[in-house]
Amino acid sequence: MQHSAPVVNSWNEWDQLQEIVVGSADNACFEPTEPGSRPSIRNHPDTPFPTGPKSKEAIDLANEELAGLTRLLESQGVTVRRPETHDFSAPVRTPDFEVENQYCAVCPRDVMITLGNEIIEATMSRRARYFEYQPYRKLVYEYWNADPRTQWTTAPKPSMSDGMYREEFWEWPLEQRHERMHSFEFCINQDEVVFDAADMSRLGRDILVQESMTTNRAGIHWLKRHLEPKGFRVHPVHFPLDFFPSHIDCTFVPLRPGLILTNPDRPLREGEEKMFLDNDWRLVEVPQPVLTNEEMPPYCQSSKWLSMNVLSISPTKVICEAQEKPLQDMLADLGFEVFPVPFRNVFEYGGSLHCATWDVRRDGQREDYFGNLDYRPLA
Ligand code: ABU
Repeated sequence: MQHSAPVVNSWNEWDQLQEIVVGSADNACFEPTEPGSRPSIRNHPDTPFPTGPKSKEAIDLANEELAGLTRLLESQGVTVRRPETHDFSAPVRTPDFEVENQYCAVCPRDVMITLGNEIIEATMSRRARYFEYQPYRKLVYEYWNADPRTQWTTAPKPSMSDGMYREEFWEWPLEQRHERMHSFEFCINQDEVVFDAADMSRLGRDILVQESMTTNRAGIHWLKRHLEPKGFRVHPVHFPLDFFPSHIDCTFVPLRPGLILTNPDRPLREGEEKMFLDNDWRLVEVPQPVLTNEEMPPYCQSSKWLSMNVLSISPTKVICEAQEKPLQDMLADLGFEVFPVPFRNVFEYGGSLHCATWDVRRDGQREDYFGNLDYRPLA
């Protein structure tokens, strides 16, 4: 009979952290232009976006900040693991598509998720990220071999053929985007199962999944069918004023039972706040980020809201980007001990502190934080 704590165990975003994977910028490349992504240089949309490997300087700067985060986590007693080296400059060719290079292993959160004692590798939504699970496979095998309670699931790989995408999405004028915002149709269509792991947020029994440019309704349906028999409840959530939604962790960020940080530019779809209000959760708007969208790094494809992409060490300790003083002050007022860490050089790799990590083990077990809920499972 097993008595020790499970090696893989993480049920929410805030319980005391024990073990985490921190990403690496080694061998990172610029994301290529493809049907699921149209990268552009900030404030210079007509200059061609660079291709191939990122500069050594940009990689070193990001790696220094990732090392700083690692040191901080270790000083808090957290075990930190790192991805394996991967050649992201290698092209990918499958029967359905070809892409000139891959991306990076800076943001494990986009690919990998721990749901209790199970690790799920997401389908992913972009061609350059098709094989992004590979730098984590050795770790997954280690966790899987170390504990028979570890479950491991790789979600079905979509074809990523031209037919999976709606390329005209990128050409829609703002007016048309505005008209279509309530239908939640983006650059991926609904034909195949597609999701990025970072569109999910874990609150014990209840899992939120954002419908986005990187997660479609078939992806949410697959997650429901996979997770409901295990006792989870899966809730699709929508943020209709976000015209380019991708990953929930710059929009809706739970920090402890009863408290979620919200993005003032991206309110929840009307009616979806009910489950939180009925269960006495507070939704607290974060302050405006220190940087405007125009001031974000030129190659960064993410929004200024990376400011709220914080990482919880525990229900009382939060890591926040060093220059985001207004958010730090708000978190302190909410009773958190705040750990500032410089991270702006990581931004151009598409994420901040939450994106650049994947928690494998936290204390605690599955709790029900939503006793008052009208939930209808699929079957
Ligand atoms: N990868 C997270 C980016 C989200 C945002 O740009 O708001």
